[in-house]
Amino acid sequence: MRIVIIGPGALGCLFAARLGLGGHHVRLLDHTPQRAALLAEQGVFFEEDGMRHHLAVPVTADPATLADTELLLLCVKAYAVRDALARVQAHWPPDALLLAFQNGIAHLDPLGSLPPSCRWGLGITTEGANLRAPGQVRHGGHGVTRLGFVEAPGDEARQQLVAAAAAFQGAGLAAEVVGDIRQSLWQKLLVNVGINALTALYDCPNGALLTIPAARERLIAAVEEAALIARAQDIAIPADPVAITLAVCRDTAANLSSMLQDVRQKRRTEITAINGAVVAIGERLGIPTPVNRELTDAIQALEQGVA
Ligand code: KPL
Repeated sequence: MRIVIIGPGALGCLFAARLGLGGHHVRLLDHTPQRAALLAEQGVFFEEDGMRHHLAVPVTADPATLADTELLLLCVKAYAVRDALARVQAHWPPDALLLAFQNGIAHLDPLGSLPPSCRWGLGITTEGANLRAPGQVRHGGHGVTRLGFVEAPGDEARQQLVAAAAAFQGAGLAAEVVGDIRQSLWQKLLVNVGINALTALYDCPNGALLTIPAARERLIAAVEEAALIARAQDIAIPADPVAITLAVCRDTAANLSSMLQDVRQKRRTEITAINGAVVAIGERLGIPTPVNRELTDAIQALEQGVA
């Protein structure tokens, strides 16, 4: 399959490495010409289960080279989706399928504004990927990737999704096609709502939220608020999302959440796509979400260096 991965971050490089090793024709598209040149020269270094691999992957910053692509994997941060789509839209290969892999739910708006000729779906993954340096990625834990559409797809799109899942599976990445991707999206969102901001605020690994009483209390309250918002929109979520979030804290106890990593590296976070998105929907529905608002404000203050 001819695949272009947009965004050479941790997940983009993991997919490039696995799908490249799986025999697919993979290219990376970056928005920064300097980094694209560096990655094109050095390739992707991939570490998994104690083994190191090196792959030469074509990397470009020119979206005009998308022409003959069958599958686009959008792996940029949530806040970069709008710009990334604007760059690729004019070069969208006819009949190509784009799958968007972002945390949170903020990417649904820019994706929903695409013209009908641009075919897209969502990917939700629990694969762990850590970027050590540009183009140097470690597979931090095997997970599952769920692929699906928000709107009922046509036959051709459905077949493309099945082919994409098969490409993932053939490349050693567990993948499945799901009927209601919004359900998977919200399940992941609820976990991120409970863990990401709090680990960044307490500057601690995921597991520590279980042992700091005030953090645990805020985690429970934030997830319960978000669950109310999901149910108010008739989104099917698990019966006990708090228990699931606490279990993720246990299972990923030593992991540093993506938001903690962003805060430590002084990078912009995905807070508006996670807790901030819950607050925004709550406002629209008239449902108060004070804990999510407080977490959003606190992370935004950290981002601006005032906390
Ligand atoms: O998805 C995650 C993240 O860090 O963004 C969790 C599940 C919280 C794991 O760290």
